[in-house]
Amino acid sequence: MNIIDTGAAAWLTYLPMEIPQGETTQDIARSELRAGLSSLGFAAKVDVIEDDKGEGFEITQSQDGYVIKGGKTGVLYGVYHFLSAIAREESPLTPFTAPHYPLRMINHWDNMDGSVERGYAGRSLFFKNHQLDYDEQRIHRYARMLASVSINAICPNNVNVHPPMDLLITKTYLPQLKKLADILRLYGIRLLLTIEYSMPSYHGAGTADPHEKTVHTWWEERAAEVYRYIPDLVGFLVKADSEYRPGPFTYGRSHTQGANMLARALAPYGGKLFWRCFVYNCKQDWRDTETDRPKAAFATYAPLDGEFDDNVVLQIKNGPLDFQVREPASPLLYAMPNTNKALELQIAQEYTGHQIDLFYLAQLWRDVLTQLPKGAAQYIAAVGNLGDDDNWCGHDLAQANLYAYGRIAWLGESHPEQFAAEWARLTYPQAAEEVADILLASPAAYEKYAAPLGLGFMVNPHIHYGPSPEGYEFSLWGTYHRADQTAIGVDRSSRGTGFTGQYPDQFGALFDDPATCPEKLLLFFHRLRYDHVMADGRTLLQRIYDDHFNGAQEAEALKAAWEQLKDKMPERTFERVLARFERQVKNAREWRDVINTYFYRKSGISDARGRMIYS
Ligand code: GCW
Repeated sequence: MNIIDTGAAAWLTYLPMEIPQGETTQDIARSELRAGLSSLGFAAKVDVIEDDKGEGFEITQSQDGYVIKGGKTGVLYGVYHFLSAIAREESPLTPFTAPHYPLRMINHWDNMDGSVERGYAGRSLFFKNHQLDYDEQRIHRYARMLASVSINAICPNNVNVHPPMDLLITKTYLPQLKKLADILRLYGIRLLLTIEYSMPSYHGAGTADPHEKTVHTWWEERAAEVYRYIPDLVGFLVKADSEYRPGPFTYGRSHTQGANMLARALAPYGGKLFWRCFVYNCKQDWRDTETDRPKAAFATYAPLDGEFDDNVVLQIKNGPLDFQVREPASPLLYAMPNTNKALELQIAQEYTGHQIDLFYLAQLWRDVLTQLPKGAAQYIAAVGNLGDDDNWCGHDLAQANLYAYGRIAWLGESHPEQFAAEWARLTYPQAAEEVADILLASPAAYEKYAAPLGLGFMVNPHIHYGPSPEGYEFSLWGTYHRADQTAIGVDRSSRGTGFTGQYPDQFGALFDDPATCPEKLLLFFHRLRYDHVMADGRTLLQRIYDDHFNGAQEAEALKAAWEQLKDKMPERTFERVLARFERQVKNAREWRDVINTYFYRKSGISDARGRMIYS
């Protein structure tokens, strides 16, 4: 196989495709080091010393070379750090470093028929025909790739549990899962599993009511069996009472009662319960202007602070709505000081271009992390963007998002320029600066041609790719913009739905006033007239028109910048990525014309610069 040309090597161009050999993480570390040094042609002596520092490591100089010193998994991370630095022609020396988040997770939304919910990179890496059925070599390469950026836990199965996925926690599938866990463990990666909340009701206990002792016993027995096979399982991940999934509300019980019951079954084994907070009314009547979906999670959970067991972790999406291009940080992430929290990001580009359009996510994540206090979440998870495509992510350049996520999970901070530079130097050393520039320019382009100023959800229903200004306007999902002939947006200020009141005072006050609200979020928080005058003197509508014309042009510029790299890229890589940029340009034009025409027809106001809008 021609490695570079398929994208299969990803950023691990310093390692051969052959998988490492060994029985333990330390064996793997040594095997990777040997293979990496030889493929880099690096002659200095490198010693590996194990200590008791867990995942942390340091790299120092010795008389005749280097010393990588770290704990059990730390030495593996140290080896990847070392090889990556050498490959980038930088100094590998580093003082002791340890991860910011103790659990750095990928959540796959894979189904057992092999499909991937919101997957844009082929089929599942784990499942086929309702079986765990994977290519072992590929799982090694997947695990190596994740470990190289310190990811230490994965959930292979979808949070929407479709049969027979519920049976993963039974003897039917546990022996196969154990094998998967055994491979991943070599790379310091632990498994996490999603469960079906109502399973006891049809699998022996007759009900799943968390009030019933029989249900507690049922889960205790399940947990005991699962941990017999996979003693280091992280725990369970649960989507309950969310988008038609069953949960404690189904039985008239509270989320503390439901979550604590599961957590207690896991507790004897050191397991944790990750409980997703994506709970809102998904059967809203669009005529109802009182209900405001972004308020839902805070309203449900904030009053429960301090009532969850120690091993319950509330998993909260970065924004209050749903992984839109631009959202404020979720107010729930500032609340609940006495509750464990995990921040949930989405690497899969559900609303950000489906890995057809380029969208480098590190800036979006930086904007989230810099809004939040450092300790806002104790753990981090992200919906994966991987599938069985040769290049893992569909779009070769979307690999940069996985890389950046791993770096963030280690550092607790996002440094988009640094991560883009690192990734590009590893992956395309012959054109690193140009590729990093393309990545860094990509989110602004997409944001301009997709929905304006924090509005969101002007997408084609269900698939979430391409424009549809009223695609969700008269539906049940609670995501309305309520455009009419003079104004657009939902007033979420203290004069409207009061959503801004869920934030700590200093943020709430800032968001509450259109004059101080960050411009990029203006239509997330406010309902404004099209002739509202913006800071730079343009009207709101002119700004929308300009952004859409500019965004489409910027998409063309991304493609043109890529075309400049023809002689610097392996041929097939160049062609594959070019084909994506061609589709992106087409999509961007569609967005531009549909959105601009929509507003022109609503408002009757022309573009001040007389550009083409279809009347
Ligand atoms: O936005 C929605 C997605 C669903 C997803 C859900 C969730 C897994 O469109 O596909 O379901 O979010 O996060 O649970």
